Amino acid sequence: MEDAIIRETWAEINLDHIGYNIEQIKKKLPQKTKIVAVVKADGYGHGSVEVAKKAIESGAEAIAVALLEEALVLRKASIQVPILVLGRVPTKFAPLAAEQDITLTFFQKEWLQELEHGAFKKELKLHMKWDTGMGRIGITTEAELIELLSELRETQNVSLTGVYTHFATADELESMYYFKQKECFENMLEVFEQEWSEPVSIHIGNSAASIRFPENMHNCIRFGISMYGLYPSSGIRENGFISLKQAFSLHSRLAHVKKVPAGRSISYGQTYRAEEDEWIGTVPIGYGDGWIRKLKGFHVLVNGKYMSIVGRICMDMMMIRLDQKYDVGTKVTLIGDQNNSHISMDDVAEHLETINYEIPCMLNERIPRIYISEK
Ligand code: PMH
Repeated sequence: MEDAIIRETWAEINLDHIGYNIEQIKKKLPQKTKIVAVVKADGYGHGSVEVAKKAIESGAEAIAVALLEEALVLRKASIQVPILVLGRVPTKFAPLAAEQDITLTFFQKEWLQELEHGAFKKELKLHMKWDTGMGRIGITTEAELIELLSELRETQNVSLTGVYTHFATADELESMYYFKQKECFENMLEVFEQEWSEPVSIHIGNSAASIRFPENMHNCIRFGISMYGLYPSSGIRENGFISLKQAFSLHSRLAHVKKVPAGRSISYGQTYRAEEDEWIGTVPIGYGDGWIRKLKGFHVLVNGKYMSIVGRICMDMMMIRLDQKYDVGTKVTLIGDQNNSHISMDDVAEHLETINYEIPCMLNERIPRIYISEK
């Protein structure tokens, strides 16, 4: 009973759509290019364990996350494929990563020097990060590469299993900077291959790069946003490169319905007044769920029709203007399909002047995730 979902607001994650999206990218990629499913930030808000399991079932061969904590959650859930941590992990926790067979990212000589060799029971797998123009983490020069490789040769208990970079503008159809980064990577790779004879996994592509340039992705892609059925940009969406199905939808049920006389105000600050006698519904979702106040003025679906959010959004509830009386308990769709109408993640992102990535991440753990699969 303690784990029961009580509230009538929930997100549905369609796992069949995750499978479909992986199928679509697989069709574009050469056979040698494998898929690493990116499930950081709790699977972009979709649930990392469930998404990772579905991705593996659909052919992903490895998983990537941002934090060691996120990788440990997956190991605890019996996920056994290789897991790569994309962020910097304090050296103190490197032996824990090794013990759990979790691969870490490194890019600093001092990081290798700091490893506490006495604490290792197993060898630690490492991927080296090259910053070819993202300006976030990674080495930037060939001199640093040579220096880091020589430090690596001196380091016990570690093995280099991959090298990678990340693109800053792959989602933009204007590709000059993308090609500049790509060239920088290929140049570093040439130096690397002269210096290092053992084979490693080479990966560069996020969703945008792998959708646009599937032939040039080396050994694997790091597939994030588009696995969830979202396009990395409107340019990619509109260009018809790939067909995707959005996995995330958000729903609630009317908690209260009333007729409000003309002139009466709704919610904190009296920012909305009924223009005429109006039906107003109360929906039990608010900024405490991550359904932020800036969504005022946006709309939701009831009975397949668009209804405006009126007045300020509260912590746990908000009000909508209805076209007629509806019963308490009537379904409200905030993101997704209802009858033949649709509110996409991109619609919400556009209202908030942000990117689709941010929306499912922002809807917090107070909203239960329910997993749907018909297969
Ligand atoms: N690889 C790295 C290193 C990343 O940081 C990300 C996403 C991905 C792959 C997957 O990219 P995709 O979701 O576009 O496919 N990282 C981020 C980020 O840091 N902010 O937004 C997305």
